[in-house]
Amino acid sequence: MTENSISINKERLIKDMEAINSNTATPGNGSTRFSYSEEDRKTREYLSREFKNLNLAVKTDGAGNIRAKYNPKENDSPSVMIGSHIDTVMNGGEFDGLAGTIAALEVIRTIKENKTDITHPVELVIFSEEEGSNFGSTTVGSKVMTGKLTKADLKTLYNSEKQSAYEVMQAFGFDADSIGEDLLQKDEVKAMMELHIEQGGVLEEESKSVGIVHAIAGMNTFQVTLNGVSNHAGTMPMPGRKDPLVGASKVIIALEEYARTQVNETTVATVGKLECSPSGSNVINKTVTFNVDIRDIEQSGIDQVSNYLKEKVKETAETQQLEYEIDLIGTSAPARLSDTVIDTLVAKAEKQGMNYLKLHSGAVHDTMMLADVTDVAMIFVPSKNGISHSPDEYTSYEDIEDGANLMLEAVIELAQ
Ligand code: HGY
Ligand code: MN
Ligand code: MN
Repeated sequence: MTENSISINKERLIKDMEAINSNTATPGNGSTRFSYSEEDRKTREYLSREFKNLNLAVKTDGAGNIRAKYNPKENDSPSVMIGSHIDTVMNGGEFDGLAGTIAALEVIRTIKENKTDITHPVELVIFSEEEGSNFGSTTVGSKVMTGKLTKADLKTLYNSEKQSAYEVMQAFGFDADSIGEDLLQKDEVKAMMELHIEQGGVLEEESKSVGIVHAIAGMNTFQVTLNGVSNHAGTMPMPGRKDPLVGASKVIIALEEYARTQVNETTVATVGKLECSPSGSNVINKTVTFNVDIRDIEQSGIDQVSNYLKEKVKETAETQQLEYEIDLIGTSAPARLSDTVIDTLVAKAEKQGMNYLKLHSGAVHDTMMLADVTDVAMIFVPSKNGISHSPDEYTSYEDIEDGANLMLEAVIELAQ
């Protein structure tokens, strides 16, 4: 292992992040940068200029996932892969995804400008559609890259304009027809690491500056559709109404109580998106559609709440005389991360005298999609007040710098 006293350039990292965070559809109200949007396009153009300056070998797949390789020995050894995502939720924060993407870019720049002796290439990876903001299903890009979502699957995921993921990718300029032809192979990657904001409050509560993740929660995302009878709000007596919004409300209240009291401490269930039609203030709705986000680091918790949801929807539809549909639109199993890479990170954190903590991730991440292809690990940096997916999301650049320097050390070791 080469003695390494190099560190990333924080000012360069800040410049990149501020430049890219100016690409938002909601200036003054958080970061809104959906995959396949004009904000995304501007960001990809910015990054491809940076890749050109570094003379990286770049390829983009049919879903828009980017791989940018620094290969000083010009060999075909498996890469040490680092990266994250650049898309956001609506009115999201400036750090979710982007911190890990730019930290990875900085690690490559720092290794290259110091001519650090490495054998394995270091490859930046940027996954598309991690947030699921377009189609309601998270980690789409990394699932495509690892064959967990096929071209046919992408034709069944729709945005609110009823365009399929396949059509949107094609229209944006990617070769969606090639999806499935260049899946990530085991022999291409030696290890993969993602730096990410914690999006929770544990590191802050424990006054730790860096987290080393040992497990990532899995999740099921369901789309529930309830159909009733639309009518005049004033002339339809209460008895005999078939109101889908009343049905949805009963399901949502019951689900919250069940997930909070009947399952594991680490089990969570959320309904964050609900659409009514015709959605008039003086009209009983015809249709209500809502998404249910169920997570846990134990598969049993995910399964238990999923089964409860199905029973509750069926029972409520019967009592409220509604028709119903439940579709599973996204699923990922909980992931245990790689002890080998975790041990490397722990050793480097201790060597740097870092105040670190091992913890699990309640948020899902692209990293987990690569757990069946290579050894994977994650570095967390603290989120102020544990807030994320909000304009109030904040992580200090000093904490990102610490996390990036830890990743730098681990990458140099793994790339020997
Ligand atoms: O929803 C999540 O866990 C991630 O932020 N996409
Ligand atoms: Mn994220
Ligand atoms: Mn997110």
